Amino acid sequence: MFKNCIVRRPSKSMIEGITSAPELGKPDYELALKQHDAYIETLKQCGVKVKVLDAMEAYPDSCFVEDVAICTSECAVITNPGAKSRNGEIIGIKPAIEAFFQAENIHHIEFPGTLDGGDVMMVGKHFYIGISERTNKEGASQLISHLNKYGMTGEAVALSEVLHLKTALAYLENNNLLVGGEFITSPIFEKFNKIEISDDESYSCNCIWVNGKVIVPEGYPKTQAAIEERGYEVLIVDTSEYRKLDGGLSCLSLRF
Ligand code: CIR
Repeated sequence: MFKNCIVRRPSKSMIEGITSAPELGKPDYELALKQHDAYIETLKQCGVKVKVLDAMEAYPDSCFVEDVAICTSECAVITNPGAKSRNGEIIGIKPAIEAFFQAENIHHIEFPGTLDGGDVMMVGKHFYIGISERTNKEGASQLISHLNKYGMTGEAVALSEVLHLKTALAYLENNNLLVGGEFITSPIFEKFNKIEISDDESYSCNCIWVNGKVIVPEGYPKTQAAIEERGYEVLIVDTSEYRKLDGGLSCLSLRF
């Protein structure tokens, strides 16, 4: 169960955020704020406390707070984000992490290792770590050695088509895994009860399980129905403005 979430308000500069889909247009900041309000309220409905950090105007992608830290029940690891324009975001997350974790349980990914939290999927005490354009093998192995100190384990997963591992995977607990795109046929995820997401709803692979409920982005009825069929209560949040920056539900919070 999660007790806490950390989120960061989007900045006006978000219109300059990194995107692979410029054809979707620039995000509407006012609408993004409203969607962020709804996201926070929905997290609260799942029984977590939400720490809301101020916007960082110098960092257009800083609302995607998931990428700058890995928070577990035992320790936190501040990452070394692989995109240059995002690297400085780690300075902003430090005080928030220090408010929740003892100094000796806070670790760092150091150069030449790079790692984005969006590449890290927690399944109990085991962590799958995507090797992507943002996360390299050195970053993954540094993370694994930090996790090992607390009796947790990790393994690297190659990816080639998506931005982050969790762009196409979401663990819903009880061995249930939402899976899309290149991971549908991957032997690594064979042992899970897979809920396959069709290509026309691929964005909705990025859902989040929070204390028994599953938050799903608005506009993906097949995904919603498939998750409900497994017995979950589904809560819907519109993330249209974040999608324009390749971001989604998981990217917008740290949950621990
Ligand atoms: C980026 O490219 O870094 C942002 N525009 C989107 C980050 C999405 N984060 C995530 O999937 N964890």
